[in-house]
Amino acid sequence: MKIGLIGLAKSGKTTLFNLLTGSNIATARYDSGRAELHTGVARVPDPRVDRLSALFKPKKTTYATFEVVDLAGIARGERAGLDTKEFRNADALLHVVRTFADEAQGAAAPKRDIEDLETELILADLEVVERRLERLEASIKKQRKDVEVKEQAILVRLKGELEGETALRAVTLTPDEARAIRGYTFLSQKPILHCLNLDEKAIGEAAQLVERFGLEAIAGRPGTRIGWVSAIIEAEVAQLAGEEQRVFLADLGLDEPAIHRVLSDCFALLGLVSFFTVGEDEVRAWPIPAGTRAQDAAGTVHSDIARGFIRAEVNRYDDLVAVDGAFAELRAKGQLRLEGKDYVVRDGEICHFRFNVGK
Ligand SMILES: Nc1nc2c(ncn2[C@@H]2O[C@H](COP(=O)(O)OP(=O)(O)OP(=O)(O)O)[C@@H](O)[C@H]2O)c(=O)[nH]1
Ligand SMILES: [Mg+2]
Repeated sequence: MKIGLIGLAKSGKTTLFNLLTGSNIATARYDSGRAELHTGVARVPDPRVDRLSALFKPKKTTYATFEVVDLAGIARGERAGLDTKEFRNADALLHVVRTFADEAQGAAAPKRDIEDLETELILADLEVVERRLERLEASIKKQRKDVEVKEQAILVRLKGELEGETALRAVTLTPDEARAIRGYTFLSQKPILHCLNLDEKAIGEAAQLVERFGLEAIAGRPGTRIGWVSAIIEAEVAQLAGEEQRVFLADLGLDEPAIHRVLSDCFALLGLVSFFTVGEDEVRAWPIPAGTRAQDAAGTVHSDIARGFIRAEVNRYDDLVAVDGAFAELRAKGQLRLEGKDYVVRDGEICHFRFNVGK
């Protein structure tokens, strides 16, 4: 699963990309004139993994990850940059909104920037719909095919919504309709996290951001979240460790780095949850889309395990921690369940798959 960083030029995308992925790409106050693309992997901090790792003392501890792409900034009113496959392929968008004042760019206006970006996403989708509708019309005139007539009906409806400035995120589709338009990878349909990149001095007011910038209506939209970070301060936090970091965070009034929350928000935005596997060799979090069946979850560990799937031994994280990782005790308490291939794995469950490798 992949998240795409999007936003106006100089909003702090690359600074945030570095924080999310632990990279060290140069950031610049002034435009280098080069459009660069960076890709990386973000690790999702998870106190449950830390706890399990402390219990099982494995050789290796592995956190859930997702991919991140950082692209050049989108200029106001300039949609061309949106038409790249990196944006189109992203499963969700992380919109970095400049909320710090900058001499070169003036006062921050997060609400305006969010609305402007939404408009660009909507207009980009409208262009795609209009182009496709022209072709469909010509094709149907030549020869009437039912699938094309159906697709035309859906697109006409979407066109109306987009013209009314409604993002496709907010349009309810039947499963059939959703399937029919999946190939278009519409931008305004992707879940979006508007991440306000705050001035250091504003961290104390972070809890009232929505009210302060008048973002109530935006926050209530489907598939939309509002978050915040002060990227420049987080870069300093990331340089510190242990007690030094704790003291620095406490001075800012934070219990943990703000980037942790951004990472978990992105993970949730992508519709992902984690199940865990535990053992002497490895304690590991496995990201799966919410609603994944046990057999498919097994397949993320190894395709052979999915193929030879017999049963999943499943238990809850809280129950396992309560008995200090003693599975025998869980079994005695009846807290170790055996589930079949269609069982829907829930966030935080510990799974052990029984399988038969066969020939
Ligand atoms: N004051 C302040 N400056 C920031 C913050 N985040 C980033 N900057 C500065 O803003 C400038 C641009 O940051 P980048 O991360 O390169 O921004 P970008 O969005 O990737 O820029 P482009 O890729 O050129 O569009 C740099 O000088 C950063 O140091 C912040 O939270 N506060
Ligand atoms: Mg950049």
